[in-house]
Amino acid sequence: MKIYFCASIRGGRADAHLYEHIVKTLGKFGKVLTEHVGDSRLSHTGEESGDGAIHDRDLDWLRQADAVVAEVTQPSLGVGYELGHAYLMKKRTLCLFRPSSGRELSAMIRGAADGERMLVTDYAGRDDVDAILERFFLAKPH
Ligand code: 6K6
Repeated sequence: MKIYFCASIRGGRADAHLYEHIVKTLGKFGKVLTEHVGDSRLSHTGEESGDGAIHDRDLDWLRQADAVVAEVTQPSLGVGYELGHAYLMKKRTLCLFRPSSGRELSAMIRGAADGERMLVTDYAGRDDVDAILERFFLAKPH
């Protein structure tokens, strides 16, 4: 199982420790193609390679992925872009959102959820991650 994890980088790294926890937990279910997104030492300036190379490599990984998981609480143009591609590629996708942030999730993400291929799950924080991911990965695909 190849998993593509999306989370904010230039959109802001305030939740980086949570991303790190999600990536570690995702490792129980498959190979995380985008492990660097969960590296809490990655600054918002990120890696050194050029933006074009990052874009092309990430879309290539997205094409290879069997499932997509995104932490969408911190708004990020890159994550929205990846989720749009994942939707059009018909990838099984789980978006995790924390209402306690006081934010409201974009209608273009919440509104894309169909309860089958594309799921949006509201959660409280890191203690919920394990059970939510277990439910997503152990559920029979539709
Ligand atoms: C440059 C500046 C910050 O990070 C970089 C280079 N690093 C990246 N490496 C890999 N994937 C990236 C990078 N920047 C963005 N992405 C992809 O976009 C990731 O897969 C994230 O899910 C998403 C984050 O988008 P922004 O708009 O928050 O950066």
